[in-house]
Amino acid sequence: MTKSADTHCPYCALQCAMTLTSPTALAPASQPGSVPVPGTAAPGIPLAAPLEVSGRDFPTNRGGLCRKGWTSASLLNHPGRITEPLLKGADGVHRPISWDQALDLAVSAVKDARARYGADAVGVFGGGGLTNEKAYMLGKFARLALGTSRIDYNGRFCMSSAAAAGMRAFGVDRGLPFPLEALDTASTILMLGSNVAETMPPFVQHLKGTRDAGGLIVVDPRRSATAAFTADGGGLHLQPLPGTDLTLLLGISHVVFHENLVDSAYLAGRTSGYSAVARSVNSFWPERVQSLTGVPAELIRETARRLARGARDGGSYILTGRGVEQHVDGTDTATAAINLSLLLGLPGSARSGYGTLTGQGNGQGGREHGQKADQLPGYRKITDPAARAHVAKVWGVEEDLIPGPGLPAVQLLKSLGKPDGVRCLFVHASNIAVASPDANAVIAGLRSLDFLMVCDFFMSETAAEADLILPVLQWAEEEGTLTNLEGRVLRRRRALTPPAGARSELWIMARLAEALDAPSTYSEDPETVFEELRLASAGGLADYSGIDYGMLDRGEAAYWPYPAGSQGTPRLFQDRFAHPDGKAVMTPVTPRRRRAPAAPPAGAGTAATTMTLITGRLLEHYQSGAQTRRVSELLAAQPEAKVQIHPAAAASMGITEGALVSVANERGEVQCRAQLSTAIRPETVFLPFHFPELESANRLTEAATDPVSGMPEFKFNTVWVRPVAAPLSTNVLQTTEAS
Ligand SMILES: Nc1nc2c(c(=O)[nH]1)N[C@H]1C(S)=C(S)[C@@H](COP(=O)(O)OP(=O)(O)OC[C@H]3O[C@@H](n4cnc5c(=O)[nH]c(N)nc54)[C@H](O)[C@@H]3O)O[C@H]1N2
Ligand SMILES: Nc1nc2c(c(=O)[nH]1)N[C@H]1C(S)=C(S)[C@@H](COP(=O)(O)OP(=O)(O)OC[C@H]3O[C@@H](n4cnc5c(=O)[nH]c(N)nc54)[C@H](O)[C@@H]3O)O[C@H]1N2
Ligand SMILES: [Mo]
Repeated sequence: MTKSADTHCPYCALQCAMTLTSPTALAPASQPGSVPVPGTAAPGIPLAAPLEVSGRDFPTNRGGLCRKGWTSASLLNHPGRITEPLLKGADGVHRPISWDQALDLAVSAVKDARARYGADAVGVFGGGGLTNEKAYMLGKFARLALGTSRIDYNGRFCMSSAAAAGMRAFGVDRGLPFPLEALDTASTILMLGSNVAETMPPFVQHLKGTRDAGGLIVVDPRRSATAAFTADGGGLHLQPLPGTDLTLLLGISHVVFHENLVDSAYLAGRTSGYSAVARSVNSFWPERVQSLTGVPAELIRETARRLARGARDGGSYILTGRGVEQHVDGTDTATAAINLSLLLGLPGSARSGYGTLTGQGNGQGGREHGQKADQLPGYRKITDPAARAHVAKVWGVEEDLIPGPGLPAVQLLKSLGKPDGVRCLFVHASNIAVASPDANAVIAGLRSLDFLMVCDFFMSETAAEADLILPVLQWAEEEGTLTNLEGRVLRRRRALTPPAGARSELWIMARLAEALDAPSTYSEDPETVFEELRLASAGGLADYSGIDYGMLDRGEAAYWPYPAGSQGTPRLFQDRFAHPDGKAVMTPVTPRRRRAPAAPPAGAGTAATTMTLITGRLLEHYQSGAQTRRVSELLAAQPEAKVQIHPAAAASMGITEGALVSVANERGEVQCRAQLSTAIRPETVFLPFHFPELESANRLTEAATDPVSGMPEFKFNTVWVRPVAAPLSTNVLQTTEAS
């Protein structure tokens, strides 16, 4: 009998709606409200055939899926799936052990680290792919059951700069403060550092109308697929030097002032701090900005004019992505984009707006409910006495049992194995060995730990370093909720029974908390946890108290804030911003001087050329690639990292198409093949970060951070590029494990 479950894609924050159909293996309990307890793992029903995936009509994806979504189900019965707890022996080989043994080991490791070094020697690293229920529980588990302040997550590498800028300006951080469909009718859309044509392909439907009318403007040092998409309609592609977006935005703002395009009534009524911002852009006239960014002055003027014109007719939107945010000045750059949008009166207006495009599946919800170092559920600050009192009451504990703020991700990773640092680490839903800046140093840190436990369903490069690996559930095997890039809460539904040896992370946390005699309660049932999350978030910025599984199962749209008794909030800021006076705060920002590029070390052999490295994504792979490198179709399409390099630059170095190239700096070296392309600026090279080992871009990135957000510098690093004679190694995973 064929049965089906309506759910959403496992990957990015667009959370495309999909239906999973299985002839044989559907769990009986995907009816609304009834949630089986995966922790008790009934004998697994083997999948006779992979689940079938079909796109489902939904306002964001309108039935569309990308190649990753279409092939996602092939991972459910992948032969490389981990289905038993694995312990690493003295010989470095992982061998199966029982769940009782595994949990005992984890508990002793925690107790040992605590006894020897104190509670903060235990650390937790979470992920923006976790459901709201798991992210919430992870924050509670870390603080109450482990008693540690040391919890942070991979969203620090993703949304932290945009979040900090949004908080500062608007008093709240919801990536898109409007439904995605609002973009459909816009006259002008300015997209800075976002390549949605590859990172959220079904999103492009919402840009098409604006593109066709010539209103799409993309800012990217590469002619990305999204930048190329502007061309047909007469849109603009601005191609700045990497890392100069802040200057560029000040230049556009300068034109807005100079040509009297500001919305004065809006500024007077809805913002504060305007005059300081006006002064701060004074010296950024277009010709000067051209010389600093490489963007022609005329394009700077034209961008300002189109935005202002759009604001008067169909609507103008400014959107930012990781390209402008993943920098040591990412918060200030996002702030400059927000300031520009405020000058034009966009945020909160009926047809215009500002937004940032959240990345991970639950990148929005995952940054609201307490897995951030300084945060309590409901987007509350852990340092706020009222927030602590509220959450302590929901948890039924004394306030002083809740530790203070911990360390942001990069600092947490730098502390691994250090005498006063984290000695015992739990990783949930991140492949830090590949995805973190200065990855060589992170791997060394992982190896210096007393104990590393990783929850995953695949042998990721991080799991491979672990003493203990706990096998967990994949998306189609679990119930829960995620919050998409619009701030809309969605239901993830179970479509099949998990393998017998896998357990839910809620079950794992509940068992560990019990063994650690933790205060409060730790349910393994997602709906029960969501009910608790509702209470914990009530009254906070991200208030979910009016949302329940029943309404989500009926398909009702639930945009937070959704206080009990309200109707939710599809569009924020219509009447007021979230600061006490209701106004948006404009903060002047100016570029800081960047470090001069280091020259290649003397004696580096064949002359290497100093270039700027930017990193990012390919359509076929997701993040560290732990999942998509195991999908044969995706791996066949993109089997290895290639360094994108301009033909002129390549010619001057004697590099030809497909030639082996070394990209190195003081932190490490990547060796991979060259892909010659005029889409990239001649002084710049591009590497995707989806590949491990010798192809791992993060061997080169610097763990310097933004002073406000803690975001590392992923998209502006100095490298030395040269051709190499012979390859060093092959990627073991790619040759052995693809399904
Ligand atoms: N296929 C795929 N899709 C994904 C993901 C994935 O891994 N693979 N990950 C998801 C996640 S978590 C995220 S965060 C999003 C990210 O989505 P995007 O932000 O679209 O992704 P990136 O490729 O990291 O960066 C976007 C663009 O920034 C440009 N860029 C680099 N440096 C600069 C700069 O200094 N200035 C400007 N203006 N642009 C610059 C790059 O050339 C790139 O084209 O994608 C989500 N969707
Ligand atoms: N150079 C460079 N580096 C970057 C970026 C960049 O643009 N350039 N982008 C950064 C960004 S935006 C992000 S978001 C990060 C992401 O990078 P990572 O944090 O590494 O993200 P993933 O590769 O999605 O890793 C998720 C891991 O958890 C597993 N997993 C998936 N779902 C679950 C679950 O529910 N529970 C558990 N326990 N495990 C699960 C997967 O199998 C995988 O091994 O990378 C960052 N690193
Ligand atoms: Mo991300």
